[in-house]
Order: sequence, then C-alpha cells, then structure tokens
Amino acid sequence: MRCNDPNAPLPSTITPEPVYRRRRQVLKLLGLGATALAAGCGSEAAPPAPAAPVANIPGKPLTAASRVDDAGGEAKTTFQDATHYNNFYEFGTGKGDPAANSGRFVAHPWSVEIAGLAGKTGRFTLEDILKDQTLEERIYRMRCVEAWSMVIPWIGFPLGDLLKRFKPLASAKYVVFTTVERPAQMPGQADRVLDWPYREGLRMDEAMHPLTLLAVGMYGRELPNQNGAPLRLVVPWKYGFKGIKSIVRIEFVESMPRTTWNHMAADEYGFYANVNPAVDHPRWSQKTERRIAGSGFNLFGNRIATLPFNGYAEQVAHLYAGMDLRKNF
Ligand SMILES: Nc1nc2c(c(=O)[nH]1)N[C@H]1C(S)=C(S)[C@@H](COP(=O)(O)O)O[C@H]1N2
Ligand SMILES: [Mo]
Repeated sequence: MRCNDPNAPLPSTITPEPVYRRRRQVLKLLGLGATALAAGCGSEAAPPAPAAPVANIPGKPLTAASRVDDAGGEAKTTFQDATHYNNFYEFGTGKGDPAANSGRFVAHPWSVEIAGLAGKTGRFTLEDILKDQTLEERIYRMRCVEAWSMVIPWIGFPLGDLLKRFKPLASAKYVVFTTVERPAQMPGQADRVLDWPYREGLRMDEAMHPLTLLAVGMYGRELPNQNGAPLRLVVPWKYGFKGIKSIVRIEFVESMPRTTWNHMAADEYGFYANVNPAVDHPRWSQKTERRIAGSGFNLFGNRIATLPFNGYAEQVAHLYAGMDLRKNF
C-alpha cells in the first residue's frame, strides 16, 4: 500500500466522481468487522484493530449482511477524526467536547417511544427495535451545514423498514424524532444554547426513502457515545444537523413539525436542509466544503465542490419535483 506516500495518486477528493458514474459496490460480507473494513486506501485511516472484540449491541450481533459504497469510492474519514470532530451540543459546543464529555453517558439499556398517527404505538426496547432488522454497512458522505464534510461507514438499517412495522396512518405526513434529555449525563444540556430536547423531522416520503438510515454502528463497531449511541438518524442528502442522535422518541404527525435548528433560526436553517450549493447560508457560502478524509498531502487543502443533494440527486431529486428549493431550503 502506498496510501501515505506523497507521490501516490491523490485521493479522489478534488473532483468528486459525478453521480452518474457513481460506483455502487455491493459486497456480501459475512461477519463484517474491523478487519474486513481495513481494505483499500480509503480505509487506510481505519483504527488499529480494537484490543477487545467488536462490541455487540445487547441481543444483536453487530455484523453487517451487506456493504454498499454510496460515496463513489471516495476516501473515508479516519475513525479518529469521525469520533473527535463532532457536533453534539448536549455534550458541549466545541468540536472536541462530545468525545471529552460523553464518557458517563449510559446508552444501555435503551428504549424508544413510538407515538402519534400509527396503528401500533408504545415503548419498545432497543432489542425489540433491532430484532427483525438486518444490519447493513453503508458508506455515505456527510455534509455539515458549516461547510465541512466526512465519508463515514455506518452500520444500520433503513428507517422505512422500521416505520412500516408500526403501520403509519394515511394522515401521517411527517415523522418527528427526539433526542434523550439527561442533564446529569449530558453536561451541555446545562447551557441553553439549544431548546432541549433536540428535535428533528422528515416528511414521510423522505423517511421512507431507502437511503435514509437508522445507524447503530460505524467503522465496524458500536456507535461511540459522541456519535449518537445507541441509535441515530443518517440522511445523506441533507445537512448533518438533520441526523439527530441518541433517539428516544419517534412520532408520526400530520403537519410540519417544529425542529430545533429551524425553530432557532428559520432564515439560516430550513426544515428541508437539502445540501444545495446554489443556496448559500446567510453568513457563508455553501458552494464548497472542507473534506475531512484520507491522509497525506493535498494541494487544494481538501476544498472540494459541494454537490446538489450531496451527490445523491439521482436517487432523491424526484422527491422535490416542482418545489422551489430556494424557498424550501
Ligand atoms: N441530538 C443532537 N443530534 C445532532 C447534533 C446535536 O447537537 N445534537 N448535531 C448535528 C450536527 S450539526 C451534525 S453535523 C451531526 C454530526 O454527527 P457526527 O458528530 O456523528 O459527525 O450530528 C447532528 N445531530
Ligand atoms: Mo452540522
């Protein structure tokens, strides 16, 4: 491997592969783990094999039945960066705060309340939630509204597969997610920087889209606390703030819900929050992003062009046909 060799070809971060040429690789993997992931330059940055065996979620072995690269083979972010450069204001607003302050957070046991306009509602343990779900590995780009981005291998399952089990009613047009509120374990919640608990939402068709994932792991292991253990949302064509962490409640509702960042500053953070280089944030450009991935020398300082829908336009643009994306940003 020459991945750390400055003479080696640069990772494909400067000119992201056009969507239409996106390579979609499906590898059937049995017992996918840290070792299986350490293949190829992109994962060069994967952590050294953990000393302990990969943790299993209670009642569920953390093995992925399939692997899909939905990031066009782009270099992966290192495990170290993805777990030490975070946004999780419940643990503080600094990028290093979530890693530093989440050690006392207790992710097990866990349960999720399913509520609202559905045939089946109630409180379900994480084991109940995971029982009938096949875990998959999906490698996605993640673009934060702050104009940095990563490429992360998640382990999870399509949100839609879970939602269907609760038989949403025809009147359910949106899904609302709520993060746990635990000031004793989440020191950032002592500060009123956000209106706790953190809330996010999706339109029903967005929630049912096959790219929309509920993640329980990343890089072949269980989600670290700072990344939203034990259950977090991943919506790869939207800005990262839609990817709500440590979910304790999922509610089916009729009208567009009030979500944390949108409520805080509606002119800066839209409800849809689809990645869109044509609509700048009022205080900065969204045309480019700083890619935090790979290693070694990069002539352009990892500044790359931001793609419409974060490069997932082919799969999701139809959801917004006829909508004015400047108004519905
Ligand atoms: N509950 C909660 N979820 C959250 C956040 C947060 O502060 N609280 N930050 C969001 C933002 S802005 C981003 S970019 C992603 C970051 O996810 P990561 O730290 O796993 O990369 O989480 C999102 N989910
Ligand atoms: Mo973000």
